[in-house]
Amino acid sequence: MRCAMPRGRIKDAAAAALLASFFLCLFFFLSAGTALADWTPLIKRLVADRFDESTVQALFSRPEVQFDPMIMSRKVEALVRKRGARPSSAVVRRYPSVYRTFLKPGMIEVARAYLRENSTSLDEVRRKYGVPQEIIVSILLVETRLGEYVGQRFAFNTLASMALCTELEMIRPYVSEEILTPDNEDFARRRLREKSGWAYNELRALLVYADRLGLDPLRIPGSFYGAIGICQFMPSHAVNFGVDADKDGKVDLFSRTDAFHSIGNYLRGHGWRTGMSRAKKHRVIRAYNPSNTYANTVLAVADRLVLKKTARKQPKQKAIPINPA
Ligand SMILES: [Ca+2]
Repeated sequence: MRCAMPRGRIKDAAAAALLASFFLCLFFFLSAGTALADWTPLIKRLVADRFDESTVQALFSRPEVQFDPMIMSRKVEALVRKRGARPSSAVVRRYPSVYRTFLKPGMIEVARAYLRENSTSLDEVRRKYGVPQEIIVSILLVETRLGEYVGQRFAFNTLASMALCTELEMIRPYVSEEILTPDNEDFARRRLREKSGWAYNELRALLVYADRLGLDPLRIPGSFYGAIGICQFMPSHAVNFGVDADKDGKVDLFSRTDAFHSIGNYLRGHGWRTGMSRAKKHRVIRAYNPSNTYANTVLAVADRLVLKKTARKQPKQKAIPINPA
């Protein structure tokens, strides 16, 4: 059955089609190559936020700057999927999940050797912030395998790409069809805008962090979502919680001593206290990474490191004679 569409709705439909065409053109324009990406909205925003215009223009005109719509599309997909699959808290309590890889004996041995190697510096963190050595090492193990994997992307490109994606239409061609159902679209649009705003703030912090360290902001490696350093801090955390522990005048999250103290400072700043309950520890670790599996794993690895240390310290039992006289 055909229905007559009111004139106002025809206008709305035409406007929507025009808007979709505009964003589709923009998409092709952006995906045609890095040199063609239109960074103007981002540049204007940074300049309005008092970043030096010529510096920002020069930065975005460099060939290393690349727009990658896949980062935001993956984030939106993950958020939509998470929305549709929320296990009950009872299930979470009954089956606490962990990343089993990090609990393998070989992995624990490597972490224990790392703890021993850095015990002086880690002990300073314990005394200053009240955070046990095992927790610091456990976080580093889960985040970057003790500094081995700090990300294969450049944090600038990641954050700038996400910040540029302010409209769902910019990533629509990259999102799986089953994700953007009529039920999910408004949610996806809202979360994308939130994440775009979040990425913009992190991009600003990255520029501040790079400036303080005298680093090229385009050459700082980061995770898929822009976390940096061996402790994988978001740039805003690096600016707000980073500690120059080795007193070289710079907060370098790729250096062990600064990273150890920065983790201690962050956890302390988010409520870590000596002697707190396991449930409270779990809550503070979730402030580092909002995942139950993550917090469970960090605590489980730390438990094993403590057990190993305790077992090593215990004196050998005297052998009991088989046939006592
Ligand atoms: Ca330093």
